[in-house]
Amino acid sequence: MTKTDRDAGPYAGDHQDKASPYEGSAGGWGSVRALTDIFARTGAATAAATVLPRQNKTGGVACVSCAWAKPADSHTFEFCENGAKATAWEGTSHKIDAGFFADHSVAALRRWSDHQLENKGRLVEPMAWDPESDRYRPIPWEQAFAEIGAHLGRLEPDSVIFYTSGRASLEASYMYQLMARIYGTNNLPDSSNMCHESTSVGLKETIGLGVGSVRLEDFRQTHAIFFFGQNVGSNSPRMLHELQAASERGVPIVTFNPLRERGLELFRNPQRPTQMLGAESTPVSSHYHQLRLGGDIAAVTGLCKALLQRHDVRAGDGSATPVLDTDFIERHTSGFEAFAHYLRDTKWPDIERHSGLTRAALEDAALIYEKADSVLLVYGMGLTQHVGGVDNVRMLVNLALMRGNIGKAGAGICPVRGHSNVQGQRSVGITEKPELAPLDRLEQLYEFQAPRQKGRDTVGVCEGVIDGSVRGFVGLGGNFVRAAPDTQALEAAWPALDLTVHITTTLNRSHLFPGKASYLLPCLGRTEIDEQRNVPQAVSIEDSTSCVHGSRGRKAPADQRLMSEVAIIAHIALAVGRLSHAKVPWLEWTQDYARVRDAIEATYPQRFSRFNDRLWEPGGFPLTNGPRERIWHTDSGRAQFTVPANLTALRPESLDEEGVMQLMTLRSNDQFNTTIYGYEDRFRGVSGTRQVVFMNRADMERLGLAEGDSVALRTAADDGAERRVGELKVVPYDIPEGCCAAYYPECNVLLPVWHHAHASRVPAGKSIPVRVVQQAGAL
Ligand SMILES: Nc1nc2c(c(=O)[nH]1)N[C@H]1C(S)=C(S)[C@@H](COP(=O)(O)OP(=O)(O)OC[C@H]3O[C@@H](n4cnc5c(=O)[nH]c(N)nc54)[C@H](O)[C@@H]3O)O[C@H]1N2
Ligand SMILES: Nc1nc2c(c(=O)[nH]1)N[C@H]1C(S)=C(S)[C@@H](COP(=O)(O)OP(=O)(O)OC[C@H]3O[C@@H](n4cnc5c(=O)[nH]c(N)nc54)[C@H](O)[C@@H]3O)O[C@H]1N2
Ligand SMILES: [Mo]
Repeated sequence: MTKTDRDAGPYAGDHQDKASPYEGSAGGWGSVRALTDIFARTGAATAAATVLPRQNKTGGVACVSCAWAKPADSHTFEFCENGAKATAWEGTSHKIDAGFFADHSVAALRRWSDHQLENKGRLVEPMAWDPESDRYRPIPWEQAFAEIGAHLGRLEPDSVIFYTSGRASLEASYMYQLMARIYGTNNLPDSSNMCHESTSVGLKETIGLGVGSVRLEDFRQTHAIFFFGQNVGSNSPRMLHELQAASERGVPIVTFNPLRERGLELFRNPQRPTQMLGAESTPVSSHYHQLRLGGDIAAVTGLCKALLQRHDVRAGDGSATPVLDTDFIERHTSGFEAFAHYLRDTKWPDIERHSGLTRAALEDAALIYEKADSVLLVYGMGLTQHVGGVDNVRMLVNLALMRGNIGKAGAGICPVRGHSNVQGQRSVGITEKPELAPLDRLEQLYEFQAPRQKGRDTVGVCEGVIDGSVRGFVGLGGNFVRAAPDTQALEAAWPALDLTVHITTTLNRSHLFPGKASYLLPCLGRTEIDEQRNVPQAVSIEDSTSCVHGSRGRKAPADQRLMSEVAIIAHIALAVGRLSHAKVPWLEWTQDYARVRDAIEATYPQRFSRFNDRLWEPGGFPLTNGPRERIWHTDSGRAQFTVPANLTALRPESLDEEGVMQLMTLRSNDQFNTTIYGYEDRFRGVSGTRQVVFMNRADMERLGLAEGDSVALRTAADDGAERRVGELKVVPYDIPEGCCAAYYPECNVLLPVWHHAHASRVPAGKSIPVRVVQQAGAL
């Protein structure tokens, strides 16, 4: 048996584990070695040769990994280690055939790890679950569609969920939301509900648009970059090119992160021979502030307070250049007085306590901010996945507004999105919030009555599956059961569903909790040639900077039996009798995806004007963005200052409980969400296992723990549920006292459904209150 075939169990890692600090930089030879390894393991040489040279280039394939912008003037290789891994994973030569499912019952497969399941390769034919034998069996496409159509016909529309993971194209996503709405529900949760929903809520309310205001060119013009809770080296490595260039121009990069992340410290550019051969690498952050977990509201309050204090002093001196951009504040914002009042009222000792940073450090950072004519504020999950996630985002807006750092060159707010088209899906109507969808327009175009009641978000789906009110689940990609909170409760409740349908490329754990009727519908990946009636089709995606790119698959499909996502959605829609009254040309759309883009343009005439003509614009074509032009579509018509509810983004009552630590769930450099490529977290020096918990040495000492000890974590909650993850090896780490870190998705077992951000309801995966339990006999 090979190392990866070993039946290690769903929550276990692999053997040969070791942990030691990583002294290298991000990028460099480490990343080249990691790639050679994964291409060998997956047998994806063809994918490497056909796809990678065209990845993220005009006319080529938009990477299936992260959503970072794709420049017009691309590098020779416009991909990173992780983008190449994602391509290799999709381009694997391994396939799962019917024989595999005949050999393994679903119950048996539940003992496999995430890595083992996906590592088996691509699903190639539609499968239906047979309850008697507990096995998936092949089923002809037409029969699968007919059966799914019949099941959907029997279910109450509002009891069915249409989930989307952020990879599906604009074309597939548009058709999917339309199908759900004609069917009769706004139950359209997406991965964004677990991710940047705090952004969508926080930015919409304060600057009038739920996405960032920054474009790639701003990185070339900026005078300072402030970086909060985003791990660029692992999660959006192509962005390191912009950071490297900025760093070399002497632009300060000021980072706030409880962990010292390698990719935020040093970068060795694999595309620069001098860096690859020499010892040279570029420092990324010029200043690194290791703040307390959940300490950003306090830290940014400190920055703003320092700015205001200096402003007041200068005003008192009669000095000519004010610290704040008073003209901008007057003309473009509202709520400044209340915010200034809040800043004056908030005391430095409280700021220091909650941020874990000194007043002096915050004043220094404020000075850098003040001296820069334009500043970019970049952030990720370290802000959004907290109970106070929306307040975190609002605080960054406050900071930006104080010096007019939105809507001018080199400035703006930059949420770094996750999945490659997660931002775009919202732009074409994937949302559970009816007020954000163009319902009137859809009704006009397709002659049906759109549902008006609010749909379920991710947390709402979990609640509904657990209480039995959700009866059916259709997933366009993703691994919902694994990515969502409260794994055990969800896994226990899931099989009671009447229908589960997964449109997917590989086998994952969500597929192993079949509803009473359950189907796996295997689809083409974006890197593959998608021919309809012998004509190759293109799809499109929107990146983190609101630019839309065409994407054309380059590699022969993994199997001739695969259907495209667009075709699968059309066939499901056609199979549900209830949808037939609406006037939708489902089949025509399937034959020519340009017609879907016409329909998107007809739905959003301004946003997507001349969509097909602009599909291949180098660098992508930008969608309209109000805040970039200082147009604020908010209630007041102005950008809004806001006052946070608390100084901490954590659940305040869990802070002072004796023995409670705050757990942040993290990604390694060797995974894409629940897809675990391997067990090497090179940057954090962990190898061969994911069963670890990173802890501060002082906490270890207090708990009487030594390096390598085995512990369990238990959620500190008194709701009667026992949530526990065991056999975690203690790794001493440079992490602030009182908090610890472990990997997602293994630790989602510990995350209660109700522990989520206010307003956005993003599961608060960055601050789970836990207790450390020693495991008897395991030391
Ligand atoms: N290789 C790879 N790339 C990916 C993904 C992947 O899994 N693998 N996932 C994709 C997806 S869907 C997403 S959403 C993005 C996620 O990318 P990120 O936004 O980088 O998310 P995380 O890896 O969860 O890490 C968040 C960072 O926040 C820090 N942090 C935690 N708590 C706090 C806090 O309270 N304050 C501050 N300031 N920082 C904090 C952590 O130390 C960590 O460095 O990446 C995308 N790209
Ligand atoms: N505790 C904790 N929980 C978290 C997070 C965290 O940081 N901590 N992060 C959250 C975040 S940011 C996100 S975005 C979610 C991710 O949640 P999801 O988006 O649901 O999960 P993924 O792991 O990205 O989905 C991977 C699966 O997508 C399928 N897939 C891959 N490519 C394709 C394709 O081209 N088409 C189709 N149809 N299917 C495909 C494969 O089956 C693969 O197994 O998880 C969230 N959960
Ligand atoms: Mo995400």
